[in-house]
Amino acid sequence: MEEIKTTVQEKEYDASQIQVLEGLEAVRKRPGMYIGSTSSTGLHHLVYEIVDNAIDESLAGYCDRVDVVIEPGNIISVTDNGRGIPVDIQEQTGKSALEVVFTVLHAGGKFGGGGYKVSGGLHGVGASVVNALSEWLEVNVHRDGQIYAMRFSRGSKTEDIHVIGKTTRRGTVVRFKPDPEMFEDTVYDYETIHDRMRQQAFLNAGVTISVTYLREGMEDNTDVLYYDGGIREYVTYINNGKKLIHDDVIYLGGEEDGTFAEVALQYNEEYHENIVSFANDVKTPEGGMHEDGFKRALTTVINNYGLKYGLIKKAEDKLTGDDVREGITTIISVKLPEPQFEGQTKQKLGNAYVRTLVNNIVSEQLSTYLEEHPATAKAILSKAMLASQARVAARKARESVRRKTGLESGQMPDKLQDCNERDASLCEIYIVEGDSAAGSAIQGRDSRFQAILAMWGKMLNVEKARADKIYDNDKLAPLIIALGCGIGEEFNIDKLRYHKIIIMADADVDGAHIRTLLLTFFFRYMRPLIENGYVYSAVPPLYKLTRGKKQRVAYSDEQRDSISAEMREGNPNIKVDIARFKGLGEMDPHELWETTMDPEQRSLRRITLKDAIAADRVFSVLMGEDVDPRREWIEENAKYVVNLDI
Ligand code: 28G
Repeated sequence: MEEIKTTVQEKEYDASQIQVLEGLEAVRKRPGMYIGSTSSTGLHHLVYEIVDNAIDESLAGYCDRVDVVIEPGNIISVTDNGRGIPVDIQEQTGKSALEVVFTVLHAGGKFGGGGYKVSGGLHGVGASVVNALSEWLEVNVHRDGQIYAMRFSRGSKTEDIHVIGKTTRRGTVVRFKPDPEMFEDTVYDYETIHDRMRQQAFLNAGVTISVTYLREGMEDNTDVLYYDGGIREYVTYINNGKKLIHDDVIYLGGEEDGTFAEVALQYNEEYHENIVSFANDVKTPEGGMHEDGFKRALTTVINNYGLKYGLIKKAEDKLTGDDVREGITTIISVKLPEPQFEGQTKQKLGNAYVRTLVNNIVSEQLSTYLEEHPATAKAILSKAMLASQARVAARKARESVRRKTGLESGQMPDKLQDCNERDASLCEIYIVEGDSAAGSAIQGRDSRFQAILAMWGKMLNVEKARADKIYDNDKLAPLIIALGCGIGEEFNIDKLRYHKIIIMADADVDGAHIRTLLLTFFFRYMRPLIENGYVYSAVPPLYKLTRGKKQRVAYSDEQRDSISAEMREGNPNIKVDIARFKGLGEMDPHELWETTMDPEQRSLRRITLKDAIAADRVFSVLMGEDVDPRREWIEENAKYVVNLDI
């Protein structure tokens, strides 16, 4: 059968057709060049190539539904309800458009670069690559009442175009089985395909994409993805579960000379920026002109609004790009006829005119939006201004630390009793509240590897401590110097002098306050310390149990009860004295060592980013402007604040 076909084909060969064959052979020779890799990523890329062609048909305005099925045996089927790939014979080639789409390697077929396709542009780029890398591929076209079929194997035609029946619908169906000779792995992953399809559905509002997983002996699993709101809903999806600064997702968009740009954004309470950009539905992780245009416009518009309404008073108080992007979630999507992908990995949009277009759209529409939504505008402005204050405060703190203590001098603060070990990975520093506790800790420690830093002889005055004062506070300078790693933009984790930073504070309101303050400080200015798991909370015991000469300690109420029962040895007449530890300062050095500092016996609680975020939130309330609500808050939430750390 094959042989006969080959003979038939040979008769019809002309120069262009030889080129075609060479083209697809090149794909099989160096598949990585065309689909990035032959790993699972490349395997999934085949699906995306075919789906992209269906999406193109939707961008052309003729298709609003794409169905993707993962069939048993890792076969993929994709169906669209577009016009159906043309089946009539073209004059120049003597072949159908259908055959050309699946056998001619497009010039722009190179992975990640070259001619890209968008509405009305180059349909079918990539289909021939998928065909070349498939053990078999079949395509059905529903058009003009007929169903046309054609089959290929490893890129070569095995069944010429023929009618297999009648139909009342329109569209294209592509089914293929990736060639195991070409891929390291031929198993499709539902989640991976589903995630990508969801992204496509977000980027192409109004298109319905279904994903079905068919497995033998299992129930069919279909998910239908449709987002009327497009990238607005994408932003909502990303911000799901986060605390929002304003309820509404802001949408900005426009078109000029065939280039379409749209932006959706919403601020949340977090501190990092999350900007995801796309050009022709392709992610551009390195950004480029569309992102640049957006960022410029955002900074300008927010500053102009702040100046106009007296929120920003002086030109020196202007917000930076980083300030206005703190906590932002943004999707930028542009669609253009000839995108240039630049950079090392071709993941950056290079068309300069797109910067102007996006800048203009965002400048005009965002300023109008802010004018019309003053509550949202205020919320965004205050978030950015807080970011700005923190940035200024961090700089001041750095300068003041340098001025007051000569960070460069290498001189360690008086408050620090250092350890002998110099290898940071073996060193621990206990940050201890109160002089008497610090005294016990200094005597009780193992000075070979444990350093003690005494802080706040007496609890720092809550009334006086305003948010911005914290960083001006001389009392943090010894800590910064002792840790050695600098803060904020100058932070360098390689210079950290201790890999265990242990906060040892009492389990009362003052102790909780100190933990909150330290965690907030670490979170804002030394975040990698927390991210790398270097920060801990010591866990001092809560109870001392005494029976005659025997003494034990308990770290929780449950433990207190079980130890007490143990000490009674089942005899209710035996008296066990239970005393609550009032504070760390009350323990003698030996007790403190045994219960809280000895690595063999102590327990430490590692501080997570989540703890730190919670602390940061608590801190904002604690350090607010008004004294009364703050005092009330402390009283009401004393329990919670303590629990923050347990
Ligand atoms: C189901 C899986 C993947 C597609 C179409 C529709 C047309 C088309 C595709 O044309 C060749 C080049 C430019 C005309 C275009 C149909 C115009 C009129 C199409 C797909 C011929 C490609 N009628 N739907 N290609 N053009 N769906 N789905 O691949 O000149 S590819």
